[in-house]
Amino acid sequence: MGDAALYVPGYAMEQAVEIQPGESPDHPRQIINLIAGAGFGSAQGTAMDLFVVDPYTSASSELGNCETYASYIACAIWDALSDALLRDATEEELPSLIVVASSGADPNDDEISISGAIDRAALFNNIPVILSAGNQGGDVADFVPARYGDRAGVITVGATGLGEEPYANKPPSLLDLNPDYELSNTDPGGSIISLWAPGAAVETGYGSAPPSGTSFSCALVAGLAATYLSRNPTATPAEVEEALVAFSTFDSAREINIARSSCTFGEWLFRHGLVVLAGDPLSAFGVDSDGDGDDNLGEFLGGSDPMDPLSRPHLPVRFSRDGNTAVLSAWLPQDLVRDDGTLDDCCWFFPVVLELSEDLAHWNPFDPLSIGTLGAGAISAGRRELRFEIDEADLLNLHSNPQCFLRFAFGPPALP
Ligand SMILES: [Ca+2]
Ligand SMILES: [Ca+2]
Ligand SMILES: [Ca+2]
Repeated sequence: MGDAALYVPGYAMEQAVEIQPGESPDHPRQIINLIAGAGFGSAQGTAMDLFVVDPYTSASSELGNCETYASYIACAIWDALSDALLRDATEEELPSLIVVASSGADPNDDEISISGAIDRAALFNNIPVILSAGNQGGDVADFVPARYGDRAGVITVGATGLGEEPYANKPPSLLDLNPDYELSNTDPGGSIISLWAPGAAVETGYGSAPPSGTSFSCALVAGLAATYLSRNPTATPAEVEEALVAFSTFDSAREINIARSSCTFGEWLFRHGLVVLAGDPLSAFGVDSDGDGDDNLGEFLGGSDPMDPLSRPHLPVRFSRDGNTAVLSAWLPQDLVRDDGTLDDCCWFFPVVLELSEDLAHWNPFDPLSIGTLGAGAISAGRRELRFEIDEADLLNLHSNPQCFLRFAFGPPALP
């Protein structure tokens, strides 16, 4: 993660994936697309390098003659770990994440020690590990590697269904509560699977039919973890897990946490198909995709559809007086406005500039904090008040004319 190369579909590591007889050749590509593919990836514009470790060649090259699937997995995790550490030592240090989108295997077949590899990554090398719960429809505690989700910083992901809506034109949503995906392993003990995500007929943008399985749930959560890590590069694996759980939606009927993105704006771009990974992701914000005169950022702030020219943004802004204080208020998407008046959706930072004019033609920008105070106010109908206050005497000091006009200027959003 970080400012490394963006993932472009047709990824460079494709040649490193060796497909075994009987294995779907689409699986690794689908996983990668769900993490970072344009229009499908849950990482939503987060720049990253992706490296695919082929467990089969990994097992034969590094650690002798593995014979079981469990030991293949163990070797692959060790390989991924040594690769991550090597890059940490030789290149710009970027946070790493290990993702194992795998079936479940019998713990008795683990000749190499999957738990040793996972503990080495998460506990000693500060690398979160995301594991799929497995598709045996059983108790996740009976399968490796998934059972090691009991560790802090090791996130085992179960699969939900996708609901009734066809997925032809809609990427899997991490916000929707869905019926169970019955093949997912479950967690009757309640200590292993910390997050659930869509895993039935997931549209990945690759392959002939949308695949099902906990691999795909795992990939979706991996993208969220990557996004969080790019924003919080010093977070420990345990902190990453805690944050993703905190952002999740609790399904009280089943008492499980459905993973959801922490990025309000990223989620919005993603839902409208506006995320462009093969290029500068910032460029999507300033574009007027439906040609209605309002750029996509304005449509986001104003609650309209950026793909429908008949849907125009409405951003309520109000000027009022409170004694000798002048107040300018804007009602913005609720999750964007922090208590201290900063605008931040947990992934993107939205700078706020105040502009002052005497003639509505020429506008002078000010840092609002240099001339007044900025804070958050009431919440109403999904919007929260961003409130700028200035003493009227201070306002008069800023210009010669007793009359003036004030307005907010937002954006463009930036990664902090
Ligand atoms: Ca855990
Ligand atoms: Ca527009
Ligand atoms: Ca529009």
